[in-house]
Amino acid sequence: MGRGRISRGRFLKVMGAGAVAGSTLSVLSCQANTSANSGGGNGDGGSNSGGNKLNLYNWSDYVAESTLPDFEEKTGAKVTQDFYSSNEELLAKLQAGGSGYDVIVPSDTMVEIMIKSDVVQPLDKSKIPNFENVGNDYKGLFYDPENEYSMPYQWGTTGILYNKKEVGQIKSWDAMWNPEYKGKIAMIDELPEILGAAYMKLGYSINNTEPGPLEEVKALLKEQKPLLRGYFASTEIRPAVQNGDVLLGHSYSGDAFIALTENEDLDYVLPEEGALRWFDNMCIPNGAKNVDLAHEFINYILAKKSGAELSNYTYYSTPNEAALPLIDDELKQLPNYSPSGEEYKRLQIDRVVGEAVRERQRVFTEVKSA
Ligand code: N2P
Repeated sequence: MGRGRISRGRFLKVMGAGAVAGSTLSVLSCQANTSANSGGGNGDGGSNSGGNKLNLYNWSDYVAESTLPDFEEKTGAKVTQDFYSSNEELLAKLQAGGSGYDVIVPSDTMVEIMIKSDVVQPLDKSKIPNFENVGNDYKGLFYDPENEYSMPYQWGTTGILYNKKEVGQIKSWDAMWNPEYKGKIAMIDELPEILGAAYMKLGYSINNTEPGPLEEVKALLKEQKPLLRGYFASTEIRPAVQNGDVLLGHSYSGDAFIALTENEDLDYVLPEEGALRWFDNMCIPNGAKNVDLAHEFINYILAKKSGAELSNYTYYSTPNEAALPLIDDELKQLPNYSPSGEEYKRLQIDRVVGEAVRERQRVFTEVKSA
């Protein structure tokens, strides 16, 4: 497994089978948005403004164990990392101004929103020679056609991580609305994910912006809400499904794949009505204190070895073609790691921007406060 995650066989030997369970959701929720790593990143620049310090603002559980220490060793820089759990949270932080982060990791359409909102800066591609390692399918995507502002980080899907032993095989989003599982269903607390699931269950494109379907989506989400254990940060859902607190968890692919390799009662499905595919990217926000080091970090992530280590640890998919031969076979063999055929065709990419996002926000707020 190289420097990836511990393999299932070894994991069971070390922990003893059945010792996989994490803590409960309420305990885990305390972990959200704390500073990690040495130095307690505060994102406000701290005393070491500029200099050789890199402030990374990232999703949680989204670097390998080796990623930051190796970069520190290579550059002599000190990296601090803070976490967000949704693109909306990231945008709000940047719009509030003065965040002091050097590198951020927004998803596809959020990159476009950030470019239009003028919160990210153009990249100097001459400082990112490893861009050539990126596969053609991951260059020049719709949200930043010339990669002027963003470089790909990892990509994945969003589906349902569930306990097959308890609920049998499922195929449809309907399971997430099944009253039989009341209190045992968890949704990821992110607008495009939640509304997207409802649009797909209704048979609409997730990019439908007509008022009628939005009303239907609202009604459907209000119907689901009493059945939910709650809306959670994505990384809280995996341990909850693993320890049985939740039977059906809306889940990002990497989290789901880690769970699958640790417990064979679990399954990850891309529902037949459709599932989201997303692309995460590295950008440099306006106001970054260490723009040179930020470029160096982006280039480092796109290197063959560090790119492979990243995805071997997180279990997300890599856009780094050069890194592909170094991706663990165990990972490539997971069902849906690289969706193909029918499964590939049902994947949808969120492309909603502008006023339609504000309409959706109003609906999301109404559902959550209902
Ligand atoms: C990593 C979260 C993946 C980001 N924990 C989904 N865009």
